Amino acid sequence: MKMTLERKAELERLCLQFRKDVIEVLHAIQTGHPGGSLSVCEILTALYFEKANISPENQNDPARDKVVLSKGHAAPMLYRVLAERGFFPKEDMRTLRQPGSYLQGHPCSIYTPGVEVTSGPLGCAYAAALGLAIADKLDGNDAYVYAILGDGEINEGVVWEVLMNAAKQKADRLITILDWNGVQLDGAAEAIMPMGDIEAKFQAFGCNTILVEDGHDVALLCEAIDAARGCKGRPSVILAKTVKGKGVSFMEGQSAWHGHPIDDESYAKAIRDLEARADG
Ligand SMILES: Cc1ncc(C[n+]2csc(CCOP(=O)(O)OP(=O)(O)O)c2C)c(N)n1
Ligand SMILES: [Mg+2]
Repeated sequence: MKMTLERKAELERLCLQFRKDVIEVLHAIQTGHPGGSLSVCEILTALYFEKANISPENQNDPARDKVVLSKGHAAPMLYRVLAERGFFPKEDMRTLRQPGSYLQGHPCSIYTPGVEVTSGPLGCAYAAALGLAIADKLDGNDAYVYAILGDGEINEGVVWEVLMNAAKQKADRLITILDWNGVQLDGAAEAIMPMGDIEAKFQAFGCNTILVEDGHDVALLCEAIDAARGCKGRPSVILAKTVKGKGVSFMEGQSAWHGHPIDDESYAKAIRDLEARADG
């Protein structure tokens, strides 16, 4: 079903708030990853507020859907979305990356409510996501596993090992979403490791691919997820074209903001920027 314009506007307002709150906390703690967090905002929002059957109420139900943020450095946005969804109090975002906090720099499934798989070392959580999908199938769970990867992350060999096995297992309930922002830690993804035709590569590994030209459009993301669910017999990969640092002009497309502390001046400018976009 197509998303109504009202619902889309509501989710966009939520995304704006998420971006402001993430920038605010990263400024306050002077550490963390702004670029990849801003990039994945709509992907997480589409999953947690529209498509994934997961909530604090069913988090212990084995048949729940599972969302795996394999690009774990975007934890600040994951936490902000989980907090909004009611997994823990929003105020606890202030403890991000502090000693003793359950909100560490990368997601930890043991300590953080709502985190399905611990992630951080790129590629590793993706293997666990396939494991969850296979386990769900064996257990007869009517569930989907959504794995979110970065485009630098797909340099990892394990990603392609996972896909070989996913195709072999006909893991059609493993839905991968690539946060395809073209940038990784310290430069353009393609310059650091040329991947050639990424869509063709996924297809060559037996995947159904779905291209989303604007990965910041929640309605388009939801339609792509519906299409992925409709594909039987092979894993689907949604290639969502995004912008690293999306929403803050001077961070957009800049690897310098992958994990750079936000100084006072940049903080004020970032908030002004986000607010201006909301008005425009
Ligand atoms: C195995 C491994 N190698 C290196 C790193 C360091 N690292 C953290 S994030 C990152 C870049 C990731 O880029 P991308 O996947 O494109 O993420 P995004 O652009 O969405 O932030 C790297 C190299 C890591 N976390 N794990
Ligand atoms: Mg990237």
